[in-house]
Order: sequence, then C-alpha cells, then structure tokens
Amino acid sequence: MQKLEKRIFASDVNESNDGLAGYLLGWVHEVRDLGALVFLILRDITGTCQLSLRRNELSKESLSELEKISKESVIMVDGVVRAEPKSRLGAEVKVMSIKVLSKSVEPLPYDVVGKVKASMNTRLEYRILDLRRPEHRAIFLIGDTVLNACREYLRSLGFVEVRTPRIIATATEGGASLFEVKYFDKIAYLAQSPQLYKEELVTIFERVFEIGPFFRAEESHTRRHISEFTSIDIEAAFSNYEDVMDILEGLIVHVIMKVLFERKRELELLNVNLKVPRRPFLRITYDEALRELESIGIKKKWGEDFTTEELRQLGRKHLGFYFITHFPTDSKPFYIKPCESNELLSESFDLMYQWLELSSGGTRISDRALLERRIREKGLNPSAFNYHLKVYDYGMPQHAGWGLGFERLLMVLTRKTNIRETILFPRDKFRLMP
Ligand code: AMO
Repeated sequence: MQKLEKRIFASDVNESNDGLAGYLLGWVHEVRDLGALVFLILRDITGTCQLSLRRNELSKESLSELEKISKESVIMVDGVVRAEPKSRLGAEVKVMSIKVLSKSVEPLPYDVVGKVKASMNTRLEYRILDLRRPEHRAIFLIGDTVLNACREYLRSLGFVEVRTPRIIATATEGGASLFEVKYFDKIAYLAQSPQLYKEELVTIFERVFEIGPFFRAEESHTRRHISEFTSIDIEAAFSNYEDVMDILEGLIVHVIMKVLFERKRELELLNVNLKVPRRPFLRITYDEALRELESIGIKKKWGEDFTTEELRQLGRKHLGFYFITHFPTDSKPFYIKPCESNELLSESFDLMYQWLELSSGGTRISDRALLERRIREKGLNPSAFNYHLKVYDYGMPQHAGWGLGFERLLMVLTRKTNIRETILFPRDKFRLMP
C-alpha cells in the first residue's frame, strides 16, 4: 500500500480541508456496512471521523483487508477529505486503500460505543477498553492539562520540583493506614505523603513542590478513597497558613483557566460547564462550621472531625470552593502549628469543594521542643523521628504548605462522583488488577 505523504488526523476532517489527500491511522470505532458502500468511524488521539469506502472502487487487496475489519482493529487508510453536508462533521474521508495493521478479537468483551454504560466493576475489569471511550479518555486529557498548569504556576512562584522517598521508616500521617513492605531484612513502609521531607527541603530550596504517588491502606471502601493516589504538595519557607492558602487559591484559578482554554472539546464531551471561581474563596472556621451544623439541628462535640454526612450538609450550603480553617489542634497531625493565642486551635485549613475535601495544610511547627512535645502528645516516640528533629537544630525557618489530591481535583473538574473514574488504574482494598 502506497502511503501518501501527510498524516491526516480526525480533527482535520472538516469542510475547510476539502481535497486534502493523505493517510489516516487509528482504531475502528464503528462499522456500518451497506453492501456497496461501507462507512467506518475512525478514532485517533484527536477524536473521530467518518471514512467512506465504495467496494467497486477498491483494489482486490483492499477488499480483502476490508473483510477483516472488526471494531477496535488498528487500520491505516489512504484517502481524500471531501466536504459532505450529510456527514456529522460536514466532511468525510473518501478512502482509496485500506490496511488492517492489528486485528482485534470478535466479539470484544466490552462495547466501546455501547449506549448503555457498564457497571463500574465491569468498566474497571476491562479498563483499557473502557478508556477508549472518548468521554473517558477526555478525563485524562484534562488531567494532563491540570498537571502541566500546576507545574507552570508553582514554578512561576519560584517553587522547585523535588522527589522524595516512597520507601520510608516512620509514619507521618498516622499509623493506621500504613502499607508495610519487606525491605531486605527489615520492615519499611510506603510513604503516605512527602510531609517531613518537604519540610526539611525548605532549608535548601525555600520553596518546593512535589507531584507523585502516595499510598494509604484505606480500610473504608468509599467513592473518594483509593490506596494509591497522586498528591500535589507544596512547602514554603518564611510563610504561614494564610500565605499558602493564597497560593492554593491562585493555583486552582490558574488550573481552571488553563483547562477552559486547552480542553474545550473534552469539557463538551463530558457536558461540563466549568466556571472560573471568584477569589478570595469563602473562609469559615471550624467553630463557624459547627455553628452552621447546629443551626440545622446537628449538634456536634467540639474537637471531633466532620463525618461524611456533616460534610454533605456543609456542602449543601457552600456550593463551590471554600476553606475550613482553625481545626482543633488534636484533630490534626503533630507537625501542624497550634495558634499562639489559643493552643487548642491550630493554624490549619482544608480546601473543600462542596462536601469533598480536596486539600489540607497549615503552618508547621518550626521549633524543635514544641515539635517533640506534639509528637509525644500524639502517642508517638520522638526517637523514631531523630533524623527529622535534628534538622530543627540546623536553622529551620517558619514554613507552611499543603497537599492537594489530584484525583479529587479531577473529580471536581470533570463532575465525577467516584474517584475510580479519575485514575487510570485504581487500587482499593478489593482491586489490585488490572
Ligand atoms: P491529607 O492526609 O489531608 O494531608 O491528604 C491531603 C490530600 O490528599 C488527598 N488524599 C487522598 N485522595 C484519594 N485517596 C486517598 N486515600 C487520599 N488520602 C488523601 C485528599 C487530601 O485532602 N501531609 C498532609 C498535607 C499537608 O499538610 O501538606 C496530608 O497528607 O485530597
């Protein structure tokens, strides 16, 4: 088969390219065989387009290739773009020759174009076929823009990208959700966050960020927890919780503007009407949230974390992004700084979208004696943190930071209600494959 010079993409198949000749590569999305005339829908990275093949105009070789066609086979065709008012895009490709590069099995175990959506379990079982649905792929194209936009924004503020260990010796976010790994003749753990390392690294780079996978052995099977998630973390020297809340707000706004600019088609496919949120985001304190709950009849003991139902109630009142600040010190990890005016409260915050927690952060303790005290108060042994504590003897500035769950942010941007939709290959208590 002679390959014409130029690759034509599905997105090139429009009226304005009438007469453009070249070759197309991609997957057979749909087949409509009318006998003398065959229509194929071809899918490539840019979308889908219609190919029309007239049997009486094809060579013997192409005809025998056409007989092999099955949905999801990989094909190459030579053809010419023709304006065609009857076609969905106002144009189609008139095919001169066709070759099947890789034939798919028939029938496929999962229908990529089926109107009826499969159950989440079936979808994940055949995830690689599920991801071929343009509206599922779109989620991750948006995700690609999100990660780029985060890097771009943080670098513009002087943050340096770092990579910290995933195999660690001590827990930072509480011992219950730790995964153990056999590490030669010792037991090690998979990191739950880059917390202590990112704090240490502000003494080198002042402002650091990390984007990477972290691990939590989450016992509860929910729509917002997975065992392996991606965290977008920052830590900044000479900053407090308010400074890093501003950065988080700025990042969210930048990300949404970028997604709106770069991913119009994907947002349309997902039927999502995304709006740039107005700054500053609403900020309510933990105590105010408690009062809001009380006003609708939910009486809560001071100091306790919000339950999912309570967060849902708060989310009904606050429809977009908002911060909850000043959590009780005891409800937060040991590294969060208590308020100087009232040690029971902390310089901490969560960024919420309606009922969903997207991020948490705060000012950190930068004094060694206080940090040791807080470690003890949490029932932990300071000697397990020896390496970390020493850093506080070498000159530790005030610092603050946050961790933002990438998959949860993607849930908000794509309006998905199950986190398993916003990660390519989710891991939870019941799923380790594919
Ligand atoms: P935290 O434990 O609140 O804070 O985690 C930060 C954010 O990470 C996301 N996240 C998860 N997403 C999916 N599945 C999970 N199992 C999961 N666990 C956490 C959430 C959450 O808001 N070191 C601190 C951050 C800091 O203070 O800098 C931390 O890890 O979106």
